[in-house]
Amino acid sequence: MDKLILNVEGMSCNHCENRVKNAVGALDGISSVDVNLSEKTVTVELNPSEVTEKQVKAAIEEQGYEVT
Ligand SMILES: [Cu+2]
Repeated sequence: MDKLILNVEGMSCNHCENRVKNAVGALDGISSVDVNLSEKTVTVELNPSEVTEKQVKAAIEEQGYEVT
Protein backbone atom coordinates (compact mmCIF):
# COMPACT_ATOMS: atom_id res chain seq x y z
CA MET A 1 0.00 0.00 0.00
CA ASP A 2 1.41 3.37 -1.03
CA LYS A 3 0.53 6.71 0.48
CA LEU A 4 0.41 9.72 -1.78
CA ILE A 5 0.11 13.32 -0.66
CA LEU A 6 -0.83 15.71 -3.44
CA ASN A 7 -1.04 19.49 -3.38
CA VAL A 8 -4.27 20.54 -5.06
CA GLU A 9 -5.32 24.08 -5.93
CA GLY A 10 -8.90 25.24 -6.23
CA MET A 11 -10.66 23.24 -3.52
CA SER A 12 -12.64 25.67 -1.38
CA CYS A 13 -15.58 23.93 0.27
CA ASN A 14 -17.20 20.62 1.17
CA HIS A 15 -18.59 20.38 -2.35
CA CYS A 16 -15.06 20.39 -3.76
CA GLU A 17 -13.96 17.91 -1.12
CA ASN A 18 -16.73 15.50 -2.09
CA ARG A 19 -16.07 15.84 -5.81
CA VAL A 20 -12.41 14.97 -5.33
CA LYS A 21 -13.16 12.12 -2.93
CA ASN A 22 -15.75 10.61 -5.26
CA ALA A 23 -13.62 10.95 -8.38
CA VAL A 24 -10.52 9.39 -6.80
CA GLY A 25 -12.52 6.83 -4.84
CA ALA A 26 -14.10 5.58 -8.06
CA LEU A 27 -10.73 4.35 -9.33
CA ASP A 28 -9.71 0.74 -8.75
CA GLY A 29 -7.05 0.19 -6.11
CA ILE A 30 -7.87 3.13 -3.85
CA SER A 31 -8.13 2.35 -0.12
CA SER A 32 -8.74 5.83 1.23
CA VAL A 33 -8.98 9.46 0.19
CA ASP A 34 -8.61 12.33 2.61
CA VAL A 35 -8.96 16.00 1.75
CA ASN A 36 -7.53 18.79 3.89
CA LEU A 37 -9.03 22.05 2.63
CA SER A 38 -6.90 24.39 4.74
CA GLU A 39 -3.65 22.71 3.75
CA LYS A 40 -4.84 22.13 0.16
CA THR A 41 -3.77 18.52 0.24
CA VAL A 42 -5.28 15.25 -0.87
CA THR A 43 -3.93 12.14 0.83
CA VAL A 44 -4.54 8.89 -0.99
CA GLU A 45 -3.74 5.33 0.04
CA LEU A 46 -3.50 3.11 -2.99
CA ASN A 47 -2.37 -0.25 -4.26
CA PRO A 48 0.38 0.57 -6.79
CA SER A 49 -0.25 -2.63 -8.74
CA GLU A 50 -3.78 -1.45 -9.52
CA VAL A 51 -3.56 2.30 -9.96
CA THR A 52 -0.88 4.89 -10.73
CA GLU A 53 -0.20 8.34 -9.35
CA LYS A 54 -0.81 9.66 -12.85
CA GLN A 55 -4.36 8.23 -12.86
CA VAL A 56 -5.08 9.79 -9.48
CA LYS A 57 -3.88 13.18 -10.70
CA ALA A 58 -5.94 12.89 -13.88
CA ALA A 59 -9.09 12.07 -11.90
CA ILE A 60 -8.61 15.20 -9.79
CA GLU A 61 -7.87 17.40 -12.78
CA GLU A 62 -10.95 16.11 -14.61
CA GLN A 63 -12.99 17.66 -11.80
CA GLY A 64 -11.44 21.05 -12.55
CA TYR A 65 -8.77 21.25 -9.85
CA GLU A 66 -5.06 21.68 -10.37
CA VAL A 67 -2.52 19.25 -8.96
CA THR A 68 0.65 21.28 -8.35
CU1 LIG B 1 -16.23 23.95 -3.42
